[in-house]
Amino acid sequence: MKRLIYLPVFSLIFAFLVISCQKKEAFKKELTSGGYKAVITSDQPPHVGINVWKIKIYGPDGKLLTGAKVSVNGYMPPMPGMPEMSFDYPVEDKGSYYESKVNLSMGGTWQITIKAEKGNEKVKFQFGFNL
Ligand SMILES: [Cu+2]
Repeated sequence: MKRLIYLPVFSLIFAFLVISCQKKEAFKKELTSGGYKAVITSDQPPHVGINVWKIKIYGPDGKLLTGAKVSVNGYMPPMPGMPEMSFDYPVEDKGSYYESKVNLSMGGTWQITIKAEKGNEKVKFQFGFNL
């Protein structure tokens, strides 16, 4: 008789685990440029404030591009009564990925530019969104 009680309890725990795992990757963006690929993931969807982004960069050979000099810039075009804004965010090399603290200081239109440079390899990714 007890087994009948365990099943719904385990199902519930499993459901919670699935939900919490999905939450850990609330934001994912894949970008391609000249054969290169960048994958951005974050445990939070884009929001006003500091967004911690994990950025993985893959070369045209499909292998991780490690040890590159990576920059992340956020640009907001001019708005009524407000000049354009441009921010270079800090980027940390974490070995297999790069971590950037992307401070989206206000709602509106943002354009993100990610540049990576290693030796004579140079790649630039761009995407935009409304916050
Ligand atoms: Cu603005």
